[in-house]
Amino acid sequence: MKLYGVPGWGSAIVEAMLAMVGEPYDYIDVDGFDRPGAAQDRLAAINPLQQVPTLVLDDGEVLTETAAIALWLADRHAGLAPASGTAGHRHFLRLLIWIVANVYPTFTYGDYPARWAPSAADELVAATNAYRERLYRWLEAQVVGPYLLGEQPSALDCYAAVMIDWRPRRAWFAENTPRLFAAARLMRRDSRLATVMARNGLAID
Ligand SMILES: N[C@@H](CCC(=O)N[C@@H](CS)C(=O)NCC(=O)O)C(=O)O
Repeated sequence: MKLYGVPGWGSAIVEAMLAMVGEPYDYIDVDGFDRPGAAQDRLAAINPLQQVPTLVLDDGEVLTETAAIALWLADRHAGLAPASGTAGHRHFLRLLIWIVANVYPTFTYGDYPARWAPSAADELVAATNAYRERLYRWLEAQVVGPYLLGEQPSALDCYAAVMIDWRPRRAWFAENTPRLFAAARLMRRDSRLATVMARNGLAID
């Protein structure tokens, strides 16, 4: 399969999942796709939303959305989610959808404020930043430790491992959501993810 991505962006979340389960893939760097140009044209041809990650399966089918990719991979491989039918699995589903339905949109709108509120861009950034912090404080209360769901890492930890470098950034996570931050750093240290962490510039410390 082919993964369209940008180092350090949401594609890194899917790269971490793929590395956890050992699925091989070709990586296509579309850095700069959020501006008009060749990279944008390339991505727009397969994903009308022009977002990464965008995965193209071996038969040409396009699969987008980190949560859809996580669930598809979890169906194919053990180790990305608790066993289906358990309370742990329901909690996993809740948090997975919660992240993409609540946290991710704060970036969709806050990263491109002029697109959505050209005359109130600063207000939109401030509001989405504040809301995101509120969301992360709630997520902190859900962390079991050492990983998000407990003793075993899951796809949720792949989100955390990448997202601690995004706003509100590492120092904020360290101070305000220490359990989430610790889980993310633990995931980064997973030897299966070493290549992905290096390629995406995600520090292991
Ligand atoms: N709901 C999507 C969100 C993907 C997303 O927003 N990706 C960001 C990069 S981290 C992006 O491509 N942003 C560009 C844009 O929204 O124009 C998912 O979970 O995969």
